[in-house]
Amino acid sequence: MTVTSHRPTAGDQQSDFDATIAADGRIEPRDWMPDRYRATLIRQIAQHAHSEIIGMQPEGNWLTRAPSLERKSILLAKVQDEAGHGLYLYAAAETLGMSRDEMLDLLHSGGQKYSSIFNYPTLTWADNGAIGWLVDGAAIVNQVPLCRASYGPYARAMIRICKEESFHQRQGFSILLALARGTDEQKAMAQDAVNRWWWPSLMMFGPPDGESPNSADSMAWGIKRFSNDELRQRFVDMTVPQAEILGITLPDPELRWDEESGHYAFGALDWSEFKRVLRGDGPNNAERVRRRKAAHDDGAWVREAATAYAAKQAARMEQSA
Ligand code: BYC
Repeated sequence: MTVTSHRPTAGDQQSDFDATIAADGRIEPRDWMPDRYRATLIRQIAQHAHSEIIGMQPEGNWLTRAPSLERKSILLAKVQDEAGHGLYLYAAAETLGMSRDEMLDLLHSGGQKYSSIFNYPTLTWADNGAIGWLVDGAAIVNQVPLCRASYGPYARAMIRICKEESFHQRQGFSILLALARGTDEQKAMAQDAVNRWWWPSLMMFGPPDGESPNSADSMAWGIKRFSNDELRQRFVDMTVPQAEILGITLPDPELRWDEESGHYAFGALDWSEFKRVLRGDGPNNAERVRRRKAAHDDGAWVREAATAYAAKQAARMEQSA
C-alpha cells in the first residue's frame, strides 16, 4: 500500500478559510488565517479591550461620591465588570499572537486606539446615568452582532460581555429615571448630561459608511455583520422611545419619525469633533492616558510578585515530577 502525504498548500489553506467563512463557521486560534484578517482582529479586539479599561475612569471617578450606599455598590460592580471585560478581550487578542504587554505599550504610546467616547468628562452624578443608558446602550447595539463574529474567542467573549452590558444599561436608565422624577434641579442635571453625551454616543459607532476604510473587509470576513450607519440608526430607533419614558429631550432639533423609511431621521454629526478626539485633542485624552500609565506603573510590583510566584510554583512542580 502506498501512502501519499499531503501537506496543505497556501491555496488549500485560503480555500479552507474561505469555506469556513462562507458556511458561517468559526475560525479558531490554531486555524490558518490571512495576515490581514489577523491584523484587523488584533486592531479591533485590542481597541475594544483598551476601551473597557479606559472606560473605567469616567465612572470610577464617581465611586466615592455616589449619592447612596446602594448606588455606590451598583456602580462599583459595574466598574469592576468593565475590568473583567478588558481581561476577556485581552485574552482573546492574545490568541492571535500579540502579548498583553505589547498591547498595553501600544495603548500608552498612542499606537492603538480606544473608543472616542471615553475622552469626555463626567461632570455631575447624572453623567453616570447618561453613560449607562447611552454609552452602554450603544455598546450593546454594536456588540450583540459581534457575538456572531467569525473569530471564535472574540464571539464567545462577547456573549458574556453583552449579558453584563444589559445590566449596565438598565442601571444607567434607573439613575436617570430617579433624577427625571426628582426636583427641578435634578431634572435639569439629567437633561444637561444627556445633552452632552448624546452626540458622542452616536459617534461611538465609527465614521459614516462611506468613510469607513475597514468595513468592506470586516463585513466580508464576518467580523462585522452590520455597517456603522446601520447600527447607529438602530440605536437611535431604540433610544428615542426610552427618552420619551424618561421625559428627557434628545438635543437634536432635526430628530423626527420618518414614515417613509420607518426610522427616526436625525441631524448631521460633527465629524470634525470625532476626528479631533481621535487625534488626541478631546477634552480628556491626555488625562485618561496619563492616569492609565500611572496605574500601570503603580501596579508593577503586583505583576512582578505574580510572575515570581508563578516561577516558584513551576519549579516546585518540576521538582516533584
Ligand atoms: N473611537 O473603518 P472603521 C464600553 C477608528 S467599551 C475610536 O469604521 P472598524 C464601555 C477605527 O478603529 C465598548 N476609534 O473601523 C466600557 C479605525 O481605525 P484605524 C467599546 C474609532 O473597526 C466602559 C478608523 O477609526 N466598543 O462599552 O471597521 C464603560 C476607521 O473606522 C471609533 C468597541 O470597541 C471610535 N468610536 O469599525 C462603559 C466595539 N470608530 O483603522 C462602556 C468594537 C472608529 O484608523 N469595535 N474608529 O486604526 C467595533 O465594533 C469597530 O471597531 C467600530 C469601528 C464599529 C468601532
